[in-house]
Amino acid sequence: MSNRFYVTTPIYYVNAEPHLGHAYSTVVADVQNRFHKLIGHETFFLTGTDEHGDKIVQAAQKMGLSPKEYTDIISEKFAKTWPLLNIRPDRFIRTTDPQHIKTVQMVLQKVFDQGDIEFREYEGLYCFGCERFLIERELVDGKCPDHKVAPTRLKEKNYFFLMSKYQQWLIDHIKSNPEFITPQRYRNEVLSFLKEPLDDLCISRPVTRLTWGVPLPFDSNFVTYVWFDALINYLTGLDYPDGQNFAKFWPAANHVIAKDILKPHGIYWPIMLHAIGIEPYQSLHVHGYWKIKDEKMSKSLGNIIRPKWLVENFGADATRYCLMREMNFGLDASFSYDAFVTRINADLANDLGNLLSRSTTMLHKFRQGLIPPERVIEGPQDDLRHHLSALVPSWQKLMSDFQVHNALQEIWKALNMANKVIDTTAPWQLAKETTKAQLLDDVLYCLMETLRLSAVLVSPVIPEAAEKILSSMGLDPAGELGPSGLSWGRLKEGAKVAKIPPLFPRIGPSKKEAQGAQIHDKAKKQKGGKVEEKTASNQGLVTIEDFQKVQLRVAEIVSAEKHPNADRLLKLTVKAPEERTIVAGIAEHFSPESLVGKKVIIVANLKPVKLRGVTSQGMLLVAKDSKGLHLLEVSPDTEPGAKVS
Ligand code: ME8
Repeated sequence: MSNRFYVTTPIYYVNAEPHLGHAYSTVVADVQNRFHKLIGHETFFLTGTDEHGDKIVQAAQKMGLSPKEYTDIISEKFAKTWPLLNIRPDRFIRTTDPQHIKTVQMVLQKVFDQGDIEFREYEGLYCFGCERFLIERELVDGKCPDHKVAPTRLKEKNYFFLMSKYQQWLIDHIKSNPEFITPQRYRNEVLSFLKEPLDDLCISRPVTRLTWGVPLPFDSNFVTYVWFDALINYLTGLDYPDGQNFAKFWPAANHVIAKDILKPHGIYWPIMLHAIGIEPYQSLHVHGYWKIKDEKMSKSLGNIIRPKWLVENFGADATRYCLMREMNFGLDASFSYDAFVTRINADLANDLGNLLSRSTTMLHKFRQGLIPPERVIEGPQDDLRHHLSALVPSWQKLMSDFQVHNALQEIWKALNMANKVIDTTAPWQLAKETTKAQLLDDVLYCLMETLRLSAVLVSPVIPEAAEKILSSMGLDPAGELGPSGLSWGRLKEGAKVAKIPPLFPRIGPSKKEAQGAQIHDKAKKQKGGKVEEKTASNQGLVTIEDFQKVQLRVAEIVSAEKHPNADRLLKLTVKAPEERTIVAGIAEHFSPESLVGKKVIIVANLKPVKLRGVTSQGMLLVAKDSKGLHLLEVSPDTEPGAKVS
């Protein structure tokens, strides 16, 4: 990897205000930006707003404003939201910026001059939500799967970008660059799309129908907008073609998007770049959807959580932490207020917060708040020391691979190990025996150094808390948050450590109402969080009608992990065929790894239920005998989602 890193988010449409989905992509980019700075890379982080097109004109009309007045207002809302979450882009771009319009026109002229654009009549199915023509096989029940509206049949003369001639080049490029589109499942999706001949891309609208776009430099009767306009922001952001930033940061470009805009980014964009003679971007990182009750959170469905509301309820760091920890990058996740509260209390208030307060309290009690010398004596604290040193390279690999949720899990294993070191070495006992003074020194040193190093590792995700921890140890965060801060043993003997107020106060048991946000998470709380792995009624006979109420389906287990708050539970992500989470009480019988890839049978229409803070959307069927539990597996070629009858 080069030592330069350029990260972008999608530029968001200004037809609505920012929500949790936008916040997620932007936090992911900010975390990556901070991580790359931390490991010594030179970075550039771009976000912004997409301001042309029908949708924007319609939204402006609704508010009685001109498109320009309207875009100024909403764009500013996006720009002002990101600092609330401690997101620090280097540049906020707007597609209405004159510089951007000039760049788009320059690129258009170039591809037009070289014969990659053609004028012709086209009839097709147009989705106003996606702002592109869809093809039949993309429709579900005759409707756009994202906007749930039937597309409109349109026939008009337009300019087309001739993509098909670059199709083979793109296939070869994707095949020879495994990291070009990640995670793998999205790379496979693009490759499978490319098995069919590509349609050419309609890039214009007649000004008779739309004026709110970029005028085509070679025909003033037309404007371009949407993809040809929007994607080029990634170049304008670096002052393409002559800017220093372009020379410096291209092609180290890493685009973060959700799967809704995979096709434009995985297909149109590399082909556009290739056509204008620019090297393709380095990597496209594609994440899943935040959902509420099985529906994608989106402005068109109205089931929205606002970033401002999250920050008001949880604070910036805790919100960032939950966003990163609760979603496996690439898969869908469900938002629930309770799951965030459970996560904050368990990980931040308990594991991290308690470790810090217990360790500093003991340091003050037994060593006047001064860092003792590191003695390097055998014992649980020595295992901790080795564990932390080994953690750094694996953390770096996971973070580079956008596996932030796994990197956090690894850091938390270390914090829990440190909490156990306190329990097993019992420093308050060691303090009573003069012969144990050196061991006590070493235990206290290792605890404080674990906290220091963990603060550095976790700083891309919770920067405020990390800085507070480092400052409390008398360190300058600016100096520590760099490559040199990543090695064990930086705390010096005699350094004074200050006691600080709790970083993450516990959020009380009374469930706060989700005011200001429309949360449709009606899953009932189950007292005691017990898992029932058997059908509700096993007494007496059932009728066919009773049985038919239960929908059984084949599900493929795509990932499995231990439940964060319960030893007996596993949290499974299954495809059936849509993605959902199932919590199953089988941790004592199966390891998470052994389940991945298995095709099993689930009850698909069980009312969602929250089990120790995680919402389970279904039930896994198992057989039980004297030997234990057995999965009910089906033949591997059965399609996920197949009905079982
Ligand atoms: O598509 N879960 O803008 P957009 C996760 N202007 N992420 C979500 C999400 C959800 N429920 N909802 C939205 C556009 N997002 C174009 C992009 S880029 C050259 C042009 C995030 O406002 C996610 O990043 O519809 C998704 O890709 C993006 O918002 C779509 O934003």
